[in-house]
Amino acid sequence: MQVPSPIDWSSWQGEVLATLMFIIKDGQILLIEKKRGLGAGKINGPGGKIDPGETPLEAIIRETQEELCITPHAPRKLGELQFSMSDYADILCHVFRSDDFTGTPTETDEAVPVWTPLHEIPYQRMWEDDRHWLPYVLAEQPFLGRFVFDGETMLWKEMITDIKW
Ligand code: 6U4
Repeated sequence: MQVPSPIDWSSWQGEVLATLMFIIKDGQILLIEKKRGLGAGKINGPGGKIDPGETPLEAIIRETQEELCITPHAPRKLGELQFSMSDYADILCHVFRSDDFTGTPTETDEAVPVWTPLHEIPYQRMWEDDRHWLPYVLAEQPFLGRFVFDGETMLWKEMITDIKW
């Protein structure tokens, strides 16, 4: 059984608003090796902070363009992630999925594109929470994930899946 949450999520507010994008096409998912910023060296989706005045949708299109030089088609939001971390501001992250894109995924100074077969997702090279929610992105099921981290170690988690955005 799970221990009680160390966080009162009813009053929790994300201080940093962020985004992640997963493009899934022809049985493969487009991941990145992140070259700088939080989680540098890890595998993740493209994404990053929402700029002031931007919507989450505008931000994820811009971030995918900046990091991989491609434009995702018709991104749809599937999830929200709430991260309470010991050594970083609280992050509220909007997770999007897209089925297609314009352009050629290209390495930039922020990311290396990594096309990955859906059955070979390298969870051991990703943040510890990803294995708990990325399957919902693959299954196209909406979700809310809440995670408490001490450094890069996950201390507590909750997945809520009877949710609509
Ligand atoms: P910019 O906007 O270029 O500064 P970045 O440096 O990526 O972006 P940052 O450092 O605030 O922004 O980190 C936010 C990014 O890191 C988001 O894309 C979400 C991702 N991220 C942070 N913690 C994560 C976690 N536990 N699991 C995960 N992604 C996480 O999958």
